[in-house]
Amino acid sequence: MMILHHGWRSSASRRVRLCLAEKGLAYEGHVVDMAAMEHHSPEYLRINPLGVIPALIHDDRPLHESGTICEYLDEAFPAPPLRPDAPYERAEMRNWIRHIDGLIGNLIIFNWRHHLAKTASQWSDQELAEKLKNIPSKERQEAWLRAARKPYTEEERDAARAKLVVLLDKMEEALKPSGWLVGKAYSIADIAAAPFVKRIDEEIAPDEMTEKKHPRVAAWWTRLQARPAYAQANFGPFVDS
Ligand SMILES: N[C@@H](CCC(=O)N[C@@H](CS)C(=O)NCC(=O)O)C(=O)O
Repeated sequence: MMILHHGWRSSASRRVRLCLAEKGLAYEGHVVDMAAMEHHSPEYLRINPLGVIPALIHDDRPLHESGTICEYLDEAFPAPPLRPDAPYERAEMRNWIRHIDGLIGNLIIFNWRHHLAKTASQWSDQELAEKLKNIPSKERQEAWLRAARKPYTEEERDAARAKLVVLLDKMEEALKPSGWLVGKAYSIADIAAAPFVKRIDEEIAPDEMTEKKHPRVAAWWTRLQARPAYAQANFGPFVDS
């Protein structure tokens, strides 16, 4: 049985859950408590040395990076295929994944101000310093510091939103021929974009997801959400009502 260490609201985890659901693969889910910094514990760092979620364990071997995990799953469990056959289109798919991965910092600016910032702002300076020491990357140390003490400004949020809207622009252009991002069929590129588009649609820039602004992306999103795997992957609402 595969084990997935994940978070319900984590976009990278949602990506892997969607891929597992598309493949019809059963797994045991372990929810990682990010507010408790469980992902920076020595036990978790042995599974994912980057100290982020998700991580997949298959045949007793751990694997990190959601894009890598999805490609691994497609190789280990080829049916149904989630990658194009042609090498050029496969390369295009990887570039989509790489581009989307590079945008995660812009999502963090919106995502962490909800649940995580609430908890982190209550830590004492000493508690905060202790927690920061366990975070493997400088970039994420900074993100936690910002969550705890220096909320992102409106200007920073506007800049992050603009970069995420550029993702929609790029998608709009790419969706022209087939209705999916790469080649003729749904692929891991679409799976990678889905959690980002979910957050853009529900909070970050819903006005950009209209028929008027990004008609192909809007239609793509409707099509993607209609897939049975989407419901199984349980993206849920990000912010509790
Ligand atoms: N490139 C990584 C990004 C993983 C990532 O940033 N995960 C976030 C949740 S979506 C996380 O663990 N954040 C907690 C932290 O940085 O402390 C992947 O795709 O797996």
